Amino acid sequence: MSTRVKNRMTDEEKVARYRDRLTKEDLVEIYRRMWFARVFDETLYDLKKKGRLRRGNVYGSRGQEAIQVGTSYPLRPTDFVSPIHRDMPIFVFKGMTTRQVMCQVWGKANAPSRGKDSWSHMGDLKLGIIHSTSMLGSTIPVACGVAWALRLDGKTDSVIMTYLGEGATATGAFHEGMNYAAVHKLPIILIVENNQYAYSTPIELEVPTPRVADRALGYGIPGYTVDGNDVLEVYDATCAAIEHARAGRGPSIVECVTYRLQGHADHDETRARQYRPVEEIEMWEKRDPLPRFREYLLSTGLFTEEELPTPPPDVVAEIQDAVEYAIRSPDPEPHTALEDIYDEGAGVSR
Ligand SMILES: Cc1ncc(C[n+]2csc(CCOP(=O)(O)OP(=O)(O)O)c2C)c(N)n1
Repeated sequence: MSTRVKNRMTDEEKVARYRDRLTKEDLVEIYRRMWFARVFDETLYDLKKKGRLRRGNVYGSRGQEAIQVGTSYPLRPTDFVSPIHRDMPIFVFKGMTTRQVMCQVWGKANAPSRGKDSWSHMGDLKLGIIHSTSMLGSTIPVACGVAWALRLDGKTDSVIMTYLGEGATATGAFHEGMNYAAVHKLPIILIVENNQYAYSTPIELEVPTPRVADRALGYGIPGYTVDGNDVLEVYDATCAAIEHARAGRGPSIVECVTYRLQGHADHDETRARQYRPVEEIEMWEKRDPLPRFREYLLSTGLFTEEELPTPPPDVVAEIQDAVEYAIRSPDPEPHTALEDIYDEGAGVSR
């Protein structure tokens, strides 16, 4: 069994309970967003299986919703985010519409990448979204560039959050980027979604230290390890890292320990049940972050069962509407294939 679980906060600092400032409305929104991520995932897997979605792969995030929501919730509109392949719902949480994201998945002409990609290679500078790059780890050097741009523009209150799987922390780009970010005290928050596997490679063949966040020691920066299936624990550590960055004290690593309940992508479902023990999958199913958060909310006495539907009907309706909109949207015209692939000189305006 390859699971390495460390459900504890960092050894370095006791993290404050930022969660105490969340209102009832915040808690409902966090609950809603977690369900949004779950329904988004289930819908796409289902439609892919039925042949109604024929483009690309679906990289699921079932079981990782607490990370997507707990980390992105404290971001401000003026902050930047660079999600990776497993984080499609974060594009919506940072301001893209669900319709836009679905059009991207279906590769439609009106999608952010205008049909040239069907997954996470899309961005929007006005919304503070930097597109992901397929080369694992390379979002960190890109984040360093964004952080420098913010500094040069005098936007010292903004931060950039970027995401990685634990496997990506074994790349040269990770080391070069983190070293650079730490030396220059850049306002970067690195979220490591430690879901125990990089494709079929288990954690013990990826990272030699007990915690992935131990890598932070090499850069002299804070490293937090939290239970990635507990949205409020994720939220607390992320807020601490954001506060650190906004204060000009540099980057942090927040390792969220979780489990990839599915295959690497939809094409890997059968094999993923062969390279991972069934008991391991079953154990993590029991730690599903959604029922856990619901139980917590009910235990506060602030909510009735009816106030916490599973799933919230408006979430299902929003996703259904976006799917139908994407399906009836136009495909890109062949002649557009060579458009928008090279900036002829206007440069990137900030
Ligand atoms: C530099 C590089 N090496 C290999 C790949 C191929 N690849 C794509 S996703 C993946 C696994 C990534 O694992 P991890 O970083 O743990 O993230 P996860 O997919 O588990 O969320 C691999 C090996 C790549 N995209 N980039």
